[in-house]
Amino acid sequence: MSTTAPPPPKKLNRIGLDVVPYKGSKTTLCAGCGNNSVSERLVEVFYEMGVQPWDVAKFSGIGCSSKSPAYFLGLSHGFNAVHGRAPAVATGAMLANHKLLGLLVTGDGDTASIGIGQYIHLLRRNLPLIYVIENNGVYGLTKGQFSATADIGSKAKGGVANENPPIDCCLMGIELGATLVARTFSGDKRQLTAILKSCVSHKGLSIVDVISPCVTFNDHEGSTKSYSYMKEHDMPLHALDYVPTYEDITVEIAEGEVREVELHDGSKIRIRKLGRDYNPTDKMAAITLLHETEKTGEVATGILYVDSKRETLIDQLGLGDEPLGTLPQSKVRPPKEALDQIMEELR
Ligand SMILES: Cc1ncc(C[n+]2csc(CCOP(=O)(O)OP(=O)(O)O)c2C)c(N)n1
Ligand code: SF4
Ligand SMILES: [Mg+2]
Repeated sequence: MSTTAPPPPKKLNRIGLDVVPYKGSKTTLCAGCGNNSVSERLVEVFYEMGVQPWDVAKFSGIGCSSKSPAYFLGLSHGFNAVHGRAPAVATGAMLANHKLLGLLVTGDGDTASIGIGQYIHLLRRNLPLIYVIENNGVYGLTKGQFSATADIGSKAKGGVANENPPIDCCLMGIELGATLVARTFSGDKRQLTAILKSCVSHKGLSIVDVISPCVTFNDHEGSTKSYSYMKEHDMPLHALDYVPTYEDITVEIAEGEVREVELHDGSKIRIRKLGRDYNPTDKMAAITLLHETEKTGEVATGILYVDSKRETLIDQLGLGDEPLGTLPQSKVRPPKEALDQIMEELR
């Protein structure tokens, strides 16, 4: 008679799924790569929030970071675009079906170097999309050249220092129209999770710049995107708690200690003050902070900016409830008479 205990029952989320459908294939990235931690958080966040995996559309470009969508949400839709061109593909897909939850995961090179033109125009449009930048300051896939987010003075593995000023994707995001902008560190599990959950509830463009060290090409002394640099210079602006609408817990909190921001689905971000009293709805304060910390070398992390009022591209275009991609030909194609009339007017 066997004495083996039966396996423990699988823990199901609120839509009755266990974690398996939220996973992807086994990672082929280097052991210790920050991107692997981001993939793990994405699996947890979508599972814990009970998002249907097949309601998600994943987009990426080219790079180690852009390979990551293979390692989470294996049952979701996915498109691996040309280097730097994922924003255009995501825009088209989301306009065709705005019922999908768009998730773009890519790199700092993909975003701030070859894809900068696409990134800028995406920011202006406030497309409902979660845009995660796995920022390691280098082109990991092509063996560690500096990317446009590398800090001045940051040293490459061979000792050469970067001399060009960095592009700050968050600063650009706040300035040009993204409506949730956050910076975090792949090693800060709690903060990254709270930020990603807030993005799922946000209706608009979320930019999440995750400092995600490349252990193979940019984790040495002198690098400003290494694990040790982040451990010494991470300056969390606040402690974040994401409270989903279906789990609203009333807790007694001393006045002045906590700021609450309500998201579109009624969920809340509870922002507990740490060192400074930081208000992420104040755009100018966010811009000033990023300029200040660029000088001091600190990395301010947390939700830098949030605007829950601005309308999205979908609202602006009046796309209605039913996705364009599912409308019948009779609704999207003008009848012959309409075309004849246009031709008549052009005579
Ligand atoms: C059009 C084009 N130009 C250049 C390349 C070469 N290339 C591949 S990945 C990459 C940079 C990737 O850097 P990043 O986006 O930061 O991703 P990481 O590998 O660091 O995650 C480059 C330049 C390419 N694949 N396609
Ligand atoms: S080369 Fe760097 S970015 Fe690429 S998988 Fe390895 S550690 Fe990650
Ligand atoms: Mg990179």
